[in-house]
Amino acid sequence: MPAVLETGLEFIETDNQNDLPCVKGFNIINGMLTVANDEKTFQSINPANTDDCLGEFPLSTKEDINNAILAARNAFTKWSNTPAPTRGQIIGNMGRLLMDYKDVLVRLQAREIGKTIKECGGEIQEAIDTCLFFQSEGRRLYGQTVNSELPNKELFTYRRPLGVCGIINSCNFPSAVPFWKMIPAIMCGNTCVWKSPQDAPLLSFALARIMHQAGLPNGVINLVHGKGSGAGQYLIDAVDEGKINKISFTGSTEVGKNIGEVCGRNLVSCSLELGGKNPLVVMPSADMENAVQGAYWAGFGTAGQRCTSLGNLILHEDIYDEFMEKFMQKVKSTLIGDSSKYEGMLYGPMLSEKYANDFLEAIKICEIDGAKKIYGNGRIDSKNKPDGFHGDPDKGIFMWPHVYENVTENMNCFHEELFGPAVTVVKAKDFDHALHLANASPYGLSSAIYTNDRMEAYLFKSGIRSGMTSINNSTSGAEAHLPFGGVKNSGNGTRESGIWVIEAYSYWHAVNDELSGKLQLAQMDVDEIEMSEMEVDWAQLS
Ligand code: UN1
Repeated sequence: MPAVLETGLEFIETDNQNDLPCVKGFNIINGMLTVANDEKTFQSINPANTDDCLGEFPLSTKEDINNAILAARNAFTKWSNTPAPTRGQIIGNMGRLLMDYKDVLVRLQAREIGKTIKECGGEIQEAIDTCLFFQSEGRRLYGQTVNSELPNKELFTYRRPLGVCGIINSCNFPSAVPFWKMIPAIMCGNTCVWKSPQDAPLLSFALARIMHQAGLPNGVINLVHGKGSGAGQYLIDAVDEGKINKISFTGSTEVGKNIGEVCGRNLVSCSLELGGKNPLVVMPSADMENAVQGAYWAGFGTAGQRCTSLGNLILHEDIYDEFMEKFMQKVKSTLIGDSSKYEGMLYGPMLSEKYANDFLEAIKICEIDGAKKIYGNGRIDSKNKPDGFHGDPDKGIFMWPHVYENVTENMNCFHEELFGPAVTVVKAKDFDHALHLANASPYGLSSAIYTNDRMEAYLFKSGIRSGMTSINNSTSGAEAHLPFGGVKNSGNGTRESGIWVIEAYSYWHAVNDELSGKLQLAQMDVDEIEMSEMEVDWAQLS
């Protein structure tokens, strides 16, 4: 059956030079397509071709956000009383629809944020995997029966939903990450207000429509568009106003700390998945080709715009020169361009102009610190482009790959997340020094070691402070059923994915059912056990 996406969108006239449509986009509140109440809009632009406008979307006002929260609140009772297996069935339908529409969604995501077609395929698959995993979790969502210390009394635990969840995700993983959040949220019986990333509103709209097409009742997920400082902030303000029961946020550490403060003072649960300065250690016993491949992908795949991207490349001094020669060969031959036009591109444009500007500011830190730039030249344009660049650089927002050497622990660039195609290289004297360096940044999201020494691998995984560790693999590439998240400045200890995420979207409800017909007091009315008076002469045995 061919996949036909019923969008409900209207097309608008633009100067788009290509044949791609520009749409009038909507919020989805209580299942209804709505515009901002003051009718203001913002545009979504293709970062590989900034002449290509994907659409205009509501710049949601505080009133719009409040309407969305009210819709979620009103839908909560019915949804939370819907049997969990039924909720799971709807989630399963979502997964199957995502499979039907995968090609369309992959192209749409590539056009909206510039990630390569291959990576977009991987990401939509991660959203599908999440649906398939939680479809059957709807048939578990287990509680426990617990034995009472008193007779004729039963104890139980139940998982209960939290209420209305505010969902805020970033645009670098605009399909997998909101699914990581909302699928377990709704599986547990919560309802959501989803603030789409400013740079991926059309993809978010398509995903929310698919969720409704899958049988999701109106009001269970309400989509609002806008800026972080606008719609996102209004959603956080609603925590102070007592209207929200949970915030789940993926984004910068700075914003995450603010959200944590607001949630903390209101005793509202929050899941925070924040930045990383992920270390990758290479030891002399490693398979060099494999290590070069892993470090190169971790550093420059997705143009370095993953929270799990490689930050500090920590090389043992004995293999430093050999590794760097091989690594730089690859870096210098990097294929960069619009992957919907050219085959085999490693990475495409930056996610948007804002990400490009932030990245250019961030790499200034390396220069100020006196790190040695051995490759890279800022933004790519027609007069300044690497050999591997394909296409017209002036049309999009493309960056050179950057490599900085002689980075040391006392430099700011060792500690700061650069969020773009830049790797900082650090030399280690021995294993202990490498482990020390791997632990020395303020972040603790992902980490990796390449070694063929089992003891080193063991000592690394037990000595590193990070939420995720790869042994002989890159820092990125988490699977949909393992816990994802970090320690230190990378998050507040909550996890996404797998069964562990259920803790983040439900609370434990303990129930005791007294069948004795009388008031039995725990601890006080418990029968005392008398020990036998009989004495054993253990001395006989020796
Ligand atoms: C993110 O960068 O926000 O492990 C998420 C990975 C992906 C998810 C990254 N599966 O790199």
